[in-house]
Amino acid sequence: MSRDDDGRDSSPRGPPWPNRNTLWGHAIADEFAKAGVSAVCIAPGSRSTPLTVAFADHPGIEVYSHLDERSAAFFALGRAKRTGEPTPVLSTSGTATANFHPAVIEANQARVPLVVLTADRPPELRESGANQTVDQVKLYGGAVRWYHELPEPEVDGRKLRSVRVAVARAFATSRGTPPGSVHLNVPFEKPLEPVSVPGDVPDGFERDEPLAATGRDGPFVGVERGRPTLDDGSLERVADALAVERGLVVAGPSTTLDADAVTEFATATGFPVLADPLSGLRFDAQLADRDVPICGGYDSYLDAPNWPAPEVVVRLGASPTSKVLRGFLREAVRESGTRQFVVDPAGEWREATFTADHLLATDPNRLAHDLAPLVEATGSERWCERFAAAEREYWELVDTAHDERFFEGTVLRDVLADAPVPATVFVSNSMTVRDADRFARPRAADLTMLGNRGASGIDGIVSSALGAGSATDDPLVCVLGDLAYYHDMNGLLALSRCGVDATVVLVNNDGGGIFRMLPIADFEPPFTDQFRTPHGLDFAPTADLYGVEFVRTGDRETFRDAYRASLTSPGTQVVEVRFDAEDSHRFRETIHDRACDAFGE
Ligand SMILES: Cc1ncc(C[n+]2csc(CCOP(=O)(O)OP(=O)(O)O)c2C)c(N)n1
Ligand SMILES: [Mg+2]
Repeated sequence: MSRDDDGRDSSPRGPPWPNRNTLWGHAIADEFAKAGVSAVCIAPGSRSTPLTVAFADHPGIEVYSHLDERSAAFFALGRAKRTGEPTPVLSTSGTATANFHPAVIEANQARVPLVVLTADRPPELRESGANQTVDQVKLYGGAVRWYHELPEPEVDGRKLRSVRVAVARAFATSRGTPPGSVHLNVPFEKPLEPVSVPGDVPDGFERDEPLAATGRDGPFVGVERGRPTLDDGSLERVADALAVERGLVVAGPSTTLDADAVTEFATATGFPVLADPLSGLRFDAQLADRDVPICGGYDSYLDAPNWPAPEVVVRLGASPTSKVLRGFLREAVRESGTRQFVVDPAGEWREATFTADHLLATDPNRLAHDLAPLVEATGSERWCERFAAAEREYWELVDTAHDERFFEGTVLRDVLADAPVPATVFVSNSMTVRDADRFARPRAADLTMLGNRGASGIDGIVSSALGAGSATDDPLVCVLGDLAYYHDMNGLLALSRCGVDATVVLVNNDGGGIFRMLPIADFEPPFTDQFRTPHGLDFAPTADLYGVEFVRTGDRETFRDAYRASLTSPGTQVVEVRFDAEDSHRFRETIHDRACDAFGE
């Protein structure tokens, strides 16, 4: 028997339970496991001890230990993006909880299930000057789908059942329609450790309250959830509205679009599919067998003068990355009366150009499947061929350009073209995802491409990518800019602590290259010091710090060699490529102008 500082016995965890906090923590961990959770992310701290001990003790739960809460939450987000299932993330009380906030926002807006557990002091210590005590009640405001504070631990059957119900509900709500963030605040009084408190949990508790103490065989509350569908009359009306010659399916960022269902529908109508790089449709093992054009070059040719407007657009997923595409859809509605159907399973109004005339509050995959037999193949062959021809011409033009000059866009082209199959490729925001949109050609390959487009932050990219990588055996590639890398260097610790290998492609243009695209670039000062923010940092030492290889490359050949070598090497390599942002920016414009000239004729 061992003893703690106060001389109390700290014998192994129950049952019989040494104290109420141990019992409470066990019920929470047990209920998450029964709901289907197999991993949690935990950052160290004292107040969360009963939960940390319970999760670490649970044979069905793997613990990913993180030293920094912001990285922990983004790691959990990345895992959930890859698996579709929440990985709960736990912190102690105080400012630790606020470090979850960016990931909570991103998960909620990107519709990724995330359950955050924040340990707290008991309510009477709020506003009392007690140490490490902050107002955690509804801390994340409107950025969660559900907030709930658990009762203070008590050896009471009804309260314990309410805790099991709350866990089941948190899990189910995070996976709801739409999925998102959920916050459980969990107050604990001392002792926090599994020390014996004689009489705290009576010996007969298990026998008297079996449902509360040990729960059920499976989840305490099983949740069956249906997919929202349209009735037959609505389907007929939509099908009638789609009987046009020039229609488009626009697939925005999504981790849930079913490429088979969507292309089956597009084929039935004869509408080309404009596939965002994060839609799950641009890199698709069956791409070569699709009977409609799956397009990725739209950012360029839709900007050409006189590109004809569609009569109808069906929009699936989130708002597309391409500004040109969003602008094209807006102007088509304003100038040509294009009808725009936005499909959203949650019935949310995710359309910021305010030009859509119809919201279809239904599951997009189910809609595609249900509409396919109802629609007529009215899409004109000329219209489809126009897109198919533009795609052929655009990718040829771009390939020639990449051979002519190595610029930031070439990196995204090569990363996706050379990625092994299967692979998970996580791309950062800023120019990285935009270059993927413009320069990564649709490919018949089983690639899972992910990014944080919910709130488009450049924080937490490394951690999100490593979280996604932790969920599969696929090779993992993370492509990001230098500021995004700087933002989440802490996240690199998960490589060793969480056993993830990656190829990190660091596009280093010494600052925020994206700002060159904005009118502020003409205002000097403050452009360089306050926007572009060149930092001159040498990132090579980060590799030493985190025990990975750092490979600096300068031209396309050395980059491609290093990238390919990394994909087949054990461990993690950071492959840095340095660019002059101005140079890359000008060359993007050159390519865009060439394409507009070619397609304007
Ligand atoms: C957390 C966060 N802070 C600030 C921004 C605003 N922002 C958008 S892009 C960008 C620059 C990103 O630089 P880098 O990662 O090097 O990519 P590059 O622009 O060079 O492609 C900044 C600061 C943001 N999106 N997220
Ligand atoms: Mg940069």
